[in-house]
Amino acid sequence: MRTIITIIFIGLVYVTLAQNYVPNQLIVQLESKKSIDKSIEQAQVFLPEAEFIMLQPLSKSLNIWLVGYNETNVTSENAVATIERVSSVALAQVNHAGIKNRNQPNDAEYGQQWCHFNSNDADMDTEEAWDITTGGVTALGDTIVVAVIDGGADLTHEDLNYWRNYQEIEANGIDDDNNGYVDDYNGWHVYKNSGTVYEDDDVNMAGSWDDHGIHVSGIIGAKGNNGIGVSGVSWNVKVMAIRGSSTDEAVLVKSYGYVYDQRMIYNRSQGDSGAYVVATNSSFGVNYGDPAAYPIWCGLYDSMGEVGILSAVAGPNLGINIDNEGDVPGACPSAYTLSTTNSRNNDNRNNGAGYGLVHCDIAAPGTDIYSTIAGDSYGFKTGTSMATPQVAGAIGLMYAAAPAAMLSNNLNYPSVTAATIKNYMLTDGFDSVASMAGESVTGGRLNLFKALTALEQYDTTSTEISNVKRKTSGFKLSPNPASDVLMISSSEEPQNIKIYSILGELIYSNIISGTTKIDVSQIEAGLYFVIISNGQREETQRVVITR
Ligand SMILES: [Ca+2]
Ligand SMILES: [Ca+2]
Ligand SMILES: [Ca+2]
Ligand SMILES: [Ca+2]
Repeated sequence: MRTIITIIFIGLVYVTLAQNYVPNQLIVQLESKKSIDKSIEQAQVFLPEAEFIMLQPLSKSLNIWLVGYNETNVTSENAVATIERVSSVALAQVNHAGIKNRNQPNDAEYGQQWCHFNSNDADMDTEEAWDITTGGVTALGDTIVVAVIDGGADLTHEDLNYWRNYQEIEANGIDDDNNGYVDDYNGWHVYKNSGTVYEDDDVNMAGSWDDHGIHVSGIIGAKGNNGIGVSGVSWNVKVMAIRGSSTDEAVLVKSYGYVYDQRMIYNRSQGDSGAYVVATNSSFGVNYGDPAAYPIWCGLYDSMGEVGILSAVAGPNLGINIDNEGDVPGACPSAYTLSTTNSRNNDNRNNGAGYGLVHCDIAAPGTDIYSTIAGDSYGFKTGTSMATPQVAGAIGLMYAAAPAAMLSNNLNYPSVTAATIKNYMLTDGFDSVASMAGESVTGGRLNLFKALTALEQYDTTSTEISNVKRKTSGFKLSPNPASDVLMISSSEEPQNIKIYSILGELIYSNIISGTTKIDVSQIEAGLYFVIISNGQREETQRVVITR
């Protein structure tokens, strides 16, 4: 309900700002569960010459649609009035134009947030990024969710925007949405197996462990431009609260399992239930941990990647090389993690933060970071714990900026989208910083504007990857990962084989029969897609090339 009220309020503000509108378009919000097709049919009966037509969903979960009409036949006032007569329509209005981006938000304490704007330019170029999008929803209308696995949540904080499971009824002892979790309305409390993600007696204990998770959540998604407090990397992203950070690894496994389930359900139901979780935030870890001793924990990042979730993970708050000294999860060898270190407002790595050319991916502002704490309060914190949510928030913002063509089939091929987003961030989404050269994969600090503008390079030839049909002959690739030779075998022949890079560049194409050896020794290390087709059916598999 709160969400709907907010949207109405923003709508009213826009009316006063904007003098004009996009011709031939209306924004229509239906009552919950009502059908857009039936609503338009009914409107057509009332006024056939309006030629109403559904153009696109704007928010499936809120049942808001862009509807077309023919303005040469009817006025906009008449079109709005007619569609409002349909009983299933809750609200209708023109699609106002001339809305200006206000890239510097009006949040009262925004001046404390050097990570967004800093006179040394050690910031993430966040204001420039906000000219492109301030986040919240994808081009296809999916509500973007970032899951925070941490110690605490303050569900009543004035400046936080928590995810709610609207298909679950709170505290009735019933698993209403049948997802295996009883009363998971506000998220999930893993120790207690309950939907109460905070402890009644410690929510307002400023300085308690709860503050850690609340601070992290504000860095990702504090409500931007609402006049109070601070602004998150994304102004409107939903933060899913998972109370699961622990010294006990089993609790972490259950935490990630909850997030995995929500996204898997979303994919399978094509957005009808579950949650569109695109990132997890993990601001905890084991100093000097050997990833080989944590195969299940590290492996979960791959499992989550398979359903479309990237994971921003914190490196140690120790100035050590994690390639040599180890770290979990910072050095987990997953294609779907972004291992993060902590930068300062002079654009140097904080001396007390980890690094490593192989396993550390990127630096982000993590020193003297101002964000939300318990009880409608705000405060400074420092650590890789604060750098990591900048990256998790960036993933959410990138999904909001991603072109529709990139997302068109992403519920069927979610790992392709996730890997593509990661690749854009690590290829383009940073500023190279001389003092950070050799310290990470990027040798730089996150730049949100560059990350978002990189998405414009997305080229529709890449959609060939995501539009391929599912499951056919069961061809086999080995070894995987491969470094010198890749063997491809298939029971059907002849077959056309194509190998694409993650950005959709065609690397290899040939007709093969039986088992074929391909020399991959000259191909750059990375994730690739192998597509096999016999002219009627196609199948895609992923292969990792290592050096
Ligand atoms: Ca800047
Ligand atoms: Ca449930
Ligand atoms: Ca319930
Ligand atoms: Ca705010």
